[in-house]
Amino acid sequence: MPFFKSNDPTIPPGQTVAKGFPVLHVGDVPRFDKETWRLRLYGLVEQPFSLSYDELRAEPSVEWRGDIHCVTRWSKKDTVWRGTPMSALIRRAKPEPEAKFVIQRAENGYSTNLPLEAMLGDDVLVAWEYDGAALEPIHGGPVRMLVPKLYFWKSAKWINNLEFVAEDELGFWEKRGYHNDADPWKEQRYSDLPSWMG
Ligand SMILES: Nc1nc2c(c(=O)[nH]1)N[C@H]1C(S)=C(S)[C@@H](COP(=O)(O)O)O[C@H]1N2
Ligand SMILES: [Mo]
Repeated sequence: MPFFKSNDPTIPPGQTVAKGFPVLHVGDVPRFDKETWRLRLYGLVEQPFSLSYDELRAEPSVEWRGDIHCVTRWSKKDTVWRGTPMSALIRRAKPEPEAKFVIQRAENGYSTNLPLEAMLGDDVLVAWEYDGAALEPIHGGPVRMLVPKLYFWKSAKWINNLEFVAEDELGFWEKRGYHNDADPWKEQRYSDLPSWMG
């Protein structure tokens, strides 16, 4: 039986609406050098490519408004982001038929994994603006992933490498016992304890 039930049906079970915008990450905020920064799409794709910050900013962009949910039980309502749809970048990279997963790799060593399918949704953005202003470094600026349907650890801050792979590869938190699918409406917070712990 769940021990806690939110009475707000607009946020997922077990979540509480946060005040402000919490900052959560492991490691340090990486330094951004606009001259050398690149976002790379590579691996099992026909057309690997990379974009400079200015090139990325010149890509067609969309705005997404909605709620985000962290596994540590805060949700933030009505957030507003701008970025390039990941689906457009994926179309340009042309994944090989064997490419089944995308690994988001961040500048500071963080990573997270998702099925290619999950990256194709209209709401998945390579985001560089929050609330009408350039994304702040503490929230992942210059550029972060936004996968708002899933718990927020699946949205890597400071992304620079997006690798297309055939076999799934657990990311930073997934290796440490977080659920691989991360759907907040199903409360997919943690996977079953590994056998060596049981
Ligand atoms: N590079 C990197 N990205 C990351 C993390 C991290 O530790 N490093 N933490 C994740 C988690 S658990 C959350 S809740 C969100 C927090 O984003 P915020 O600090 O903008 O609220 O970033 C995600 N992306
Ligand atoms: Mo989180």
